[in-house]
Amino acid sequence: MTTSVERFRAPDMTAALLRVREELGQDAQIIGTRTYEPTGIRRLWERPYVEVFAGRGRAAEEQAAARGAAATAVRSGGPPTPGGSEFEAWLAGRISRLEPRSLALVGPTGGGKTTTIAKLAARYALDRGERVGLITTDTYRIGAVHHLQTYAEIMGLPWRVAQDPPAMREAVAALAYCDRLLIDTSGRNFRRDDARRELMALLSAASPESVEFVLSLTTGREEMEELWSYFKNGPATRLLLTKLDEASSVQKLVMALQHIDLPIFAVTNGQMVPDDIWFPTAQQLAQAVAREAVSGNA
Ligand SMILES: Nc1nc2c(ncn2[C@@H]2O[C@H](COP(=O)(O)OP(=O)(O)OP(=O)(O)O)[C@@H](O)[C@H]2O)c(=O)[nH]1
Ligand SMILES: [Mg+2]
Repeated sequence: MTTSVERFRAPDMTAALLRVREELGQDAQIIGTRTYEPTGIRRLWERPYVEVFAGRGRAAEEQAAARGAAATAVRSGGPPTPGGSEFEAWLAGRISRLEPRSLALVGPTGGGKTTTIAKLAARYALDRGERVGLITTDTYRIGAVHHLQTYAEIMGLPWRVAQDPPAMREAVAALAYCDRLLIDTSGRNFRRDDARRELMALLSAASPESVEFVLSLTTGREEMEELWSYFKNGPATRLLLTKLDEASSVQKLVMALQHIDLPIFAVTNGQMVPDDIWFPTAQQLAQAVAREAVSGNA
């Protein structure tokens, strides 16, 4: 068999599919996708990317059959129409399943960062028996430290407050023995430069392996784009979408993925700790969108 399958690398699935279509035309057949995310210090010089393996027409189909994968036709370069297997392939390229040792949650006020930290802590500590340490930077509001502290004490987890970079370095060192480190940050008005600078300084002191951009699905499209504009040149590596239960439609989630160029890590769907968190697969997301379309809820 001729090697007819080519590799297309791009920052996201939409761009990769566009290139596939430009170069291979209407006959393009996708046989697989892969997502790469740099971890640790590599994030300083490497960007995440997706790879799409695709070929033209029958040759690609044969190669796909040899690999046991079903070839998927690419009909459009942008996010494919919800419902088909192309849509699922697109979603697959936008999901990150990595579970790094240290995670920081950042994002606008009230998005659900602290609640989500508690859900993640329960998942790692209670479900898996890991040693989980918590750090909060949130010293701006009365009660904010208490918020995280309450969860930490209920679960019996070590926790620290870090209001500046030296305190952050100290906290990270003190919790170095933990299997998992979860860092909560203050929701601020990130339209302000000083708020962004302070967050950056705290994050570089903490040097977490992943930085989750926490965004509520009750946010309107324009506001979502605006908020993202403050973070897109920053350290965020993944997207954590909250309040799916309050969103008008699952389409809000698809919209967020179209506008924010980060892979999704988790979705939260309620206020209950620890249950209301979801780590969806592409198939589950595609099914949720399809179900909603069928029930006329879209
Ligand atoms: N409906 C719904 N509410 C949620 C969800 N996650 C969090 N909340 C609620 O959203 C509100 C704000 O949550 P927090 O966890 O305090 O948000 P935060 O991002 O830490 O807020 P700041 O620290 O002020 O930036 C609380 O009332 C939570 O119960 C969710 O998935 N669904
Ligand atoms: Mg908070």
